[in-house]
Amino acid sequence: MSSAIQSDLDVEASQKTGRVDMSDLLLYHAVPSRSMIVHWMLEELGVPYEIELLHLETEDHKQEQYLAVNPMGKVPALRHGDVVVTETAAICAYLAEAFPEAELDIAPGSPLRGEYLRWLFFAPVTAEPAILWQALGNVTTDVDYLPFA
Ligand SMILES: N[C@@H](CCC(=O)N[C@@H](CS)C(=O)NCC(=O)O)C(=O)O
Repeated sequence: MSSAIQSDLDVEASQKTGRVDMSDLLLYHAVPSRSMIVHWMLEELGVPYEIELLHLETEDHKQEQYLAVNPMGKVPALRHGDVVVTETAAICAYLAEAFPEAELDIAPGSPLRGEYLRWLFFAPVTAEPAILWQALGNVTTDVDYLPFA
């Protein structure tokens, strides 16, 4: 594994929020991969974070050190203090809730909560399987056949 890369935003963001230690958030990242979504989310939050860059081509994510973080051997994973969260959508929801100052969370009780959850789950549960299914060569001309919808 390569060493962590310090975010350029550390100083500015810690002045803004004043609550997160520089080493408090660590994203286990690979490019290109779904961890880019979490990287984007962290930038939107404007909080300081560090990145542990994994190289999928050399199977960093299958090494014992990373399997101790995510036994599924997949990226992304996020460490926040003592908490480890995996699954891209779960990480984004977790971060939105953990940093309410960024106003990216739609809390329980809001009339927008249902729509928020719908789109949060739509990507991993409906869109991604369909895209992967097609990318793996499964093609159908039946427009009414929507196995993941
Ligand atoms: N359901 C997981 C999927 C994670 C996933 O499949 N990540 C890919 C990169 S986008 C990965 O780690 N691939 C490496 C491998 O499977 O060996 C999520 O949404 O985070």
